[in-house]
Amino acid sequence: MDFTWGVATSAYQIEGAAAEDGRTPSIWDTFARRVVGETGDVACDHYHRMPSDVRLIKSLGVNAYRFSTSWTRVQPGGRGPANPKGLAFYDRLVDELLADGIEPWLTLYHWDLPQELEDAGGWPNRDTAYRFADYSQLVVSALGDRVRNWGTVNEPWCVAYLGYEYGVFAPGRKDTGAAVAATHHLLLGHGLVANAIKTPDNTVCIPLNIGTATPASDDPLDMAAAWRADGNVARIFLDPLRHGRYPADVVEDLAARGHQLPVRDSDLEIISRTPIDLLGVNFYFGQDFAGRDLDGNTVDADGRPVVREIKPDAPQTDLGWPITPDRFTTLLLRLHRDYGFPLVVTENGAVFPDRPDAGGFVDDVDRTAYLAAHVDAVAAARAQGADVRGYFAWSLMDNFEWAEGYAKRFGLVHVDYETQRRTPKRSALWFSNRILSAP
Ligand code: NCW
Repeated sequence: MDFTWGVATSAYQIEGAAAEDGRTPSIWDTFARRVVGETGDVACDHYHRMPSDVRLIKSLGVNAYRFSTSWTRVQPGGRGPANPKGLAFYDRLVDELLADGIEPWLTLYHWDLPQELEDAGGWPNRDTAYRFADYSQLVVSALGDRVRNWGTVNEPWCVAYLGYEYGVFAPGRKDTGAAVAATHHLLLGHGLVANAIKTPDNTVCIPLNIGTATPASDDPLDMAAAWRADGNVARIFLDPLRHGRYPADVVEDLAARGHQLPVRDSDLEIISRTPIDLLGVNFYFGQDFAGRDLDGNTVDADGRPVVREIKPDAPQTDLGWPITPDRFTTLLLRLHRDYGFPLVVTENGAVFPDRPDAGGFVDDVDRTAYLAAHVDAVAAARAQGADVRGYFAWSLMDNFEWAEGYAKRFGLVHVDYETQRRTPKRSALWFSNRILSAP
């Protein structure tokens, strides 16, 4: 099989064991306790059930597993030496995977910043990028002999904007300037790590939630609005990675709002020096944009152009996310054409209101249909020339869905949180069969 088929998770969402073996709190421990009301203290208890979870992964027939390392397990407090017990967990996980013929895909940062580093300013503070590089080196030194596929920062847009501008994710700040600074420092952190860890034998990837900003009509105002939206979510990350510069229109838009990316000296060279081997695409839904508000105004109260998001007219998942597989094909082709990076779908999946039967089986026809349509969308993009090398379903199993807590389930495998029993859903069985009938 030369196509990578995998399932994905992240540390805080599944591991539990939040205070064990030297792990210290991250911003998500704090935010979950303070705002969400449910925490990852136990989650799927994966930390204690890892070997049987690897058997579960194996049983799905995938050839890869994408997971993240918990920064505060590896380096409590976010500074200083490695915690041997924390690293030992990932050492065992990697060995279990390899023994089962499953390729580990390791993401270094999936949102769990050490609380001490947030207290020192978080991602808006430039030093955090250097702390991230330091921590990453500890992971790579311990596992680099066996892990070949490395992801740096998962969905930096979510980290910067959901975390620091809208305040709906940890650390819950509402400060646009902080989000803009975080954007640059996340990219700088990526660049520092990519330069340090790249070898001829490994791949470096950054998983982005790029979305598709489609004009609501071919009215030039709607087209301009969609381009602006694309700039803020996609090109602000893609252009520095590919071309070593931020898009001029994005920089101008930010300046008009009184913000500036805190670029210093050779930062952009650091960010682009080691080209990513793979662009990770996390795709869930597409969006439309219009350049007029509901009253027909083209500028807002501050005199800035209106960028109004419109949900595409499509069925929705239980998170209210529209189901738009055609947009996925368009996105993959666009990324291939405009940026030329080899692509890997690092996440795709959906939440639906699952109802287990008496035996715990979930007949999730809607999730199965979602996955089938999106896997077909990837095949369509490949048939039209997009260089897509793999597909990871989000997620291996139900888990702690950040601000939504445990109510929203993305898993292909159902988790009964009372008993920690795992039961593959219909979608898991479908996925296994789909892999067997690949391409
Ligand atoms: S919430 C989110 N997710 C889900 C999460 O479980 C996973 O860890 C993430 O990598 C599933 O995949 C990602 N992503 C946020 C999507 C954008 C939401 C836009 C909201 C606009 C206000």
